[in-house]
Amino acid sequence: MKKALITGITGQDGAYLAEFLLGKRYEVHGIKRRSSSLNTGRVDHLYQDPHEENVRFFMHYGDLTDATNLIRIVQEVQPDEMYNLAAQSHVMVSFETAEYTANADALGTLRLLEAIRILGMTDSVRFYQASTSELFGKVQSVPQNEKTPFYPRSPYGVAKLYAYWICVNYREAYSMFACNGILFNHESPIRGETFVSRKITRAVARMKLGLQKKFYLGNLDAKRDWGHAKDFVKAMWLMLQQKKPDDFVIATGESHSVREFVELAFREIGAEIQWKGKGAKEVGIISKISGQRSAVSGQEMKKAIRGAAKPRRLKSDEFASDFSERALRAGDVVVEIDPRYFRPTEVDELLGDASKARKALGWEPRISFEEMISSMVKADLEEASRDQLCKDSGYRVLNYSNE
Ligand code: NAP
Ligand code: G4F
Repeated sequence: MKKALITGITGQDGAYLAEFLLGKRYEVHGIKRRSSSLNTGRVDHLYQDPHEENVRFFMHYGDLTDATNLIRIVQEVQPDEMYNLAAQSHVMVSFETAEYTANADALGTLRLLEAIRILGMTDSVRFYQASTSELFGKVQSVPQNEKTPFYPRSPYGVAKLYAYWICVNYREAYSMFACNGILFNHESPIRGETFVSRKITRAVARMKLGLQKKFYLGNLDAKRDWGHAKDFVKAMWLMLQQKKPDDFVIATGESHSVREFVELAFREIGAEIQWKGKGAKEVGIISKISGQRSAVSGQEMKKAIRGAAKPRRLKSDEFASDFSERALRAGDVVVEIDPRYFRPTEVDELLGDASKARKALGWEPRISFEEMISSMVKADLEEASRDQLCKDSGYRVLNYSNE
């Protein structure tokens, strides 16, 4: 049985990759950080009681800033494949925590490669490095492929640049099987809540249920090549199954603006958005809202809340215009600009060319931009409905509009 060690297993990609590798009959080991509150929500469904037989999922405490701990874990696990997904992965946060980001994202990669070397495992381990389209930053050509020069625009991008090159260097210097996956943005219902995609889908869902009135964004005109994380983790694995180590761009080949993302997310709940004003004064207003009624009426829901009827779990497409008295109305200002979300240096537009991966790995994205947004809004509607029930039963519910 092959063994994989995943750093960053509690993150979006770590969770999807662990699930994927367990499906391929791997023994999966993950490194999680100690935190004061639980941080394993994304992989709890994979947890196996270590007392049971045939356990194939294990977690180890560790941190990319702690070299001796990494050496010990690699020695204990003796993995065939290592996936380095751990990182301080938020671009905006990296401007505020530049030194920490360099320590975890740049030196963390070096520490893992050194652990492999110190333990004499250079010939037996295959190493995947989570590189990023942020390396292209201020893009030097469109679309971006493996030959496009890098021009990072944030402490995060610069840290990842070091990680990219140290991975290439160890491949060349020590003949290690080390690959860079240069992945463009990828999202999902378990995306971190402060990345723009999830921030939008969560706010839209909460507004639909009357839990929130509006939300604030930064640069609406930034464009990204957005894919689905489920498709992208498969590419990570494929890279490590090749005869020779190499670097690959993984992207959908479509670019969309933040503005388009907002419009599609609102469309998912039957609302059209119109933009008015310019720059920091621009606002998004509901111009039209469908009068569609859902299978569960507001009355039915209220009865269930009062305990007069047995509440049943709503299907995600049943959330349409249930709560008529709370519902959004045409003319409502639902998006405003908050300049604090503008970045000191921005990456204006990313568009990837994944033809090398298509040819060499046989990799192709399957989930479209529209399908991805739809699945995210649906999942967030389910989550919001739980908050709605709590609120209607008199419990306190937090307002997330200022994230
Ligand atoms: P994510 O959801 O932010 O997950 C990051 C993971 O790294 C989490 O498990 C986090 O632990 C862990 N981590 C952070 N600092 C650590 C440290 N010092 N030591 C150990 N673990 C640490 O990120 P993601 O979206 O899954 O992305 C996975 C990787 O791909 C990252 O390296 C990211 O930079 C890169 N990437 C992502 C994208 C994208 O669009 N998603 C695109 C290109 C590249 P906690 O759960 O405890 O915070
Ligand atoms: O969702 P974002 O924060 O993702 P960003 O900066 O593209 O980084 C993500 O993708 C990278 C791959 O290219 C990864 F390496 C990285 O780890 C991360 O996963 O922002 C996307 C765009 C930016 O241009 C930002 O300025 O959305 C713009 N934006 C506008 N308003 C906002 C907001 N971003 C955030 N997070 N929050 C806003 O309110």
